Amino acid sequence: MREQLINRAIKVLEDNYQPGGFTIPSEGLYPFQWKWDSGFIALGFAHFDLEKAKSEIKTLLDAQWENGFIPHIVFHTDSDSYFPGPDFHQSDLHPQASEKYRSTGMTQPPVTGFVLERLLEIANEDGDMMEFVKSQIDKVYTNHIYLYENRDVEGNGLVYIYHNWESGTDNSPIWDDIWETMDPPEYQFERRDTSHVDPAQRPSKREYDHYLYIIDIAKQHNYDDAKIAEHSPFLVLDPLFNSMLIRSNEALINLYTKIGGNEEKLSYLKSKQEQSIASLNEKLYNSTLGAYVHFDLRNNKQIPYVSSSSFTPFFAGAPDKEKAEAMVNTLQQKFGGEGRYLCASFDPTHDRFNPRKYWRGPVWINLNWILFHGLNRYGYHDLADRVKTDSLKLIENYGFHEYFDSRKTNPDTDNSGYGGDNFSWSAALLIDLMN
Ligand code: 9YW
Repeated sequence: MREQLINRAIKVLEDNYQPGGFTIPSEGLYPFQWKWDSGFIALGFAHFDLEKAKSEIKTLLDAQWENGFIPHIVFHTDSDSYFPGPDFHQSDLHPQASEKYRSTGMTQPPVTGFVLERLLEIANEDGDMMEFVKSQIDKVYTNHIYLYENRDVEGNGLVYIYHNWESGTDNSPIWDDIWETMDPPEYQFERRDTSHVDPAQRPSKREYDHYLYIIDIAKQHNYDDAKIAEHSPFLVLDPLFNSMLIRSNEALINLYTKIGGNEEKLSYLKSKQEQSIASLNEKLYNSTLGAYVHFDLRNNKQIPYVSSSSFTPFFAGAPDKEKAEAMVNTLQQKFGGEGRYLCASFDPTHDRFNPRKYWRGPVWINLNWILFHGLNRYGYHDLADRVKTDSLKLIENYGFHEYFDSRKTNPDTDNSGYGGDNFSWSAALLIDLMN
């Protein structure tokens, strides 16, 4: 059984691997290389093909801009099955954009640091992998400097995202209040995602108008970070994005310590680490909800909703004991009822929860992976095991889907797997969780 499932996962990854040395998240739906997907995908490959794992990271970092920025999509090849493509994003507007690859002008959660650390661990610290880490680590370091030097508008170690696609949690109800402050034009375009996936499981046309409008504003400013910080109607501190940065910082500290030397880099990372954790606790923790929440910088207020992102600071080692206890209570009470798989992407007790729609409720395997490791880090092993068991059960029952219904009894359908099929990170992280 175990072997069968792993073999199916390996096949998903092999089938999605491209001749250019990178892996698409899902055929048809997502035909390019996505940043945080690549990190998770590399972890899956590392268990059976170290060369592909390395190549995944190498191809991503090869698209890094001169200023250290790493884009959220690298358009290695042409494909008309996805919108918005390279002609809409126009990354070449930025003077330091990659000349080799067209990409988007936005990024995604910075997972690459902790991925390098985990790759070394999976490879049993072998010499070849260490050489690989040494050859790539400065690129990740430069990326962290880019984030801290360009996106920390308050100087407190927390970095902003300027687009919901940068969060990785595209249409979360968290953004609904921000959409109400905007009135974008009605764009004329042909959606591609809804020809691959049931529209009931995807964002609405009006939501896409907002997404495109924010990009247009960034383009008007040639993707200049300071101007974006000044003009973007969407400017948010995301607990998920910042927790990934903090955890990746920690990984870089561990790796540079192993490598030796690099004193200046180590002291930069350590000082940022301390400051970021303190600010995350101060600015993003909400004691009434017992969870971390997003902060809307444009409108200067917390966005008081609990989502799976709320628990990612566990992975970063940010909460103290008291916060950790409160978070576990919130997780169990709101998300962990007996009739539910962990962990819904949005608060199932909230009226904006939608069990079938993308980031408005379904379970995502990458967030579960982050939660599993975070809970273990804090000694909540039983709860961590439940997250793992639920993840494996969902995949075993419904296949390698992009997201899953959290309701154990689903009145709508007998297949609770939604979105894209043969989805790479669901396969990759199942392999990593089972090893
Ligand atoms: C889109 C590729 C990406 C993920 C995101 C997810 C989705 C793509 O797919 O976004 O077109 O909206 O939200 O986190 O990286 O798997």
